[in-house]
Amino acid sequence: MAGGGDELKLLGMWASPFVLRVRLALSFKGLSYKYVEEDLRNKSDLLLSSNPTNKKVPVLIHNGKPICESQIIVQYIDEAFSSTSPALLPADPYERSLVRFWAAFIDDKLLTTWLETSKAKTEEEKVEGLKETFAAFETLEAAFKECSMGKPFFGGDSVGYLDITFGGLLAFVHAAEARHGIRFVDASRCPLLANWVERFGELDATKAVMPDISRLVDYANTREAKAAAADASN
Ligand SMILES: N[C@@H](CCC(=O)N[C@@H](CS)C(=O)NCC(=O)O)C(=O)O
Repeated sequence: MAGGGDELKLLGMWASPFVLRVRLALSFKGLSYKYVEEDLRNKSDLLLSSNPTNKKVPVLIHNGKPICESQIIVQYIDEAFSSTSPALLPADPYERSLVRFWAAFIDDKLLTTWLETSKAKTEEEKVEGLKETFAAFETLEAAFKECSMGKPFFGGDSVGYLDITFGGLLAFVHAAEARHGIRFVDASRCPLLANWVERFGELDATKAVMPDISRLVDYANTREAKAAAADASN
């Protein structure tokens, strides 16, 4: 499917930011693949046998071999299809290490803080969580400055690994902003990131895989209502 006898299959779920990450990487590389939507309440045998450790999506299956974990999958795509541009990771080992450091920051700090905040039970926890979330976005703003060096993308002149890593969260950012009326990537606090959000969202390869934001808003509202009902009944 990807060309040259390669067969790529992606096990995903439409609302997952981690799956979007992989779809973005495949889209920017122009690789064709079969997309299989998983029902996460009733996981397929293929998902369970392909990712027996975590049982999560995304899983990319390349010529029958499964690759798990979104960041590892994106790196794999870049390495396995190294002759297909754009190259996502920088060639220089030190620059690669920086990019990997910031990608870990996006998942381990920014996303974790944000998700914890969304589960805050008291007003005090929410205010503190939001403060930390905004601070994490401001740190990423500084990372953008360091990595892009005045160019339009984290990857410089073209989209790179961090554009894809953060880009996976973009639908999530838009949906959260619509649901809560809060600007997480605000031009006054994060002007470079705010510009990047516009620029990245306008690219054809991004548009081709972005989920519908109003569908995502409905999905998140329904999940939150179900979680609240479950809490209330405990
Ligand atoms: N660290 C993983 C996270 C993947 C993940 O959390 N996937 C969720 C969907 S957003 C999932 O499959 N959840 C199913 C479950 O937890 O049972 C990655 O980067 O791929």
